[in-house]
Amino acid sequence: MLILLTLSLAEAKKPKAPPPLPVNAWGREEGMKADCFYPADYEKLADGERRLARQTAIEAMTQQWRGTRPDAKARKAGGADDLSMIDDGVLMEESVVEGLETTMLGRPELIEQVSRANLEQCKTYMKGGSLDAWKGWLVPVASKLTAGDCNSPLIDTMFDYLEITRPWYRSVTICKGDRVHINATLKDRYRVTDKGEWITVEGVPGEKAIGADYPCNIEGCMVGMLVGRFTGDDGVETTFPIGADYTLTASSNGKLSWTINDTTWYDNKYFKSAAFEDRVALTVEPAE
Ligand SMILES: [Ca+2]
Repeated sequence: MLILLTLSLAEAKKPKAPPPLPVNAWGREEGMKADCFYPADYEKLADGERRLARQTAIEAMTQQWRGTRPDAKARKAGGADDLSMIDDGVLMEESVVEGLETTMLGRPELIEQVSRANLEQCKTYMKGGSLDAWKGWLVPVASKLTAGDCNSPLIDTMFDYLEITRPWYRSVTICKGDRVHINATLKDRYRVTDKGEWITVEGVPGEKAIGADYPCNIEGCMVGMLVGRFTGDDGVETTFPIGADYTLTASSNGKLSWTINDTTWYDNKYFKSAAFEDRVALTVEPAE
């Protein structure tokens, strides 16, 4: 009883306001010659509703861009079978519409920003702006949305035998934020000088790599050790010690390479017994 009373009081005090803007629906404001699609307030929706709202938005936008928007009023008047088209004068290039539609279907979260920006374009046009301006906005949208995308995150586990006779090699593409776990066998031995001691991927014990000739000379990088390099798409290179176990978090999209921390690769040899030759096995996998 108390709640009802409070509500009706609030109702009575409300000043006369313009009608609220449409939400997740077609509508128009004063001065617009035809309707635009007003997207939902996506952030306020639960997951399922949000997906549905995106679906509604992409359908509405693509129909309007293609010039095939059924006239809601005409449908109401003539029944559900009346699919007469509304002529709001909008018609975009089909290849542009299709390209953008495909991009948004692949990444539905993009529908949100496109539908908001598209509303602004639509309103400007409906208030007397030129269709060319709207077209000019639409053309580069798909490529702008996908610029900087990384299409090859590390998803699968990769196995590789470590080559010890060449500098930086391999180029594993990883995406910003990927966590990559690199693991190498410790039982397999090799040496990095002609008569040197047999070592593992942890390098020569106690022998720090000092000097610019070494691929990795930062703290923790030993001579003969397995070391890594991450080259970001921004061109920034980072080297780091791997040894038997390392987890890298990619600070940008880029490529991962590795090598033995050495200055001369021709004299490196794997340990060989009568029957077997050692070979370090590498595993590169997405980290948990
Ligand atoms: Ca060497």
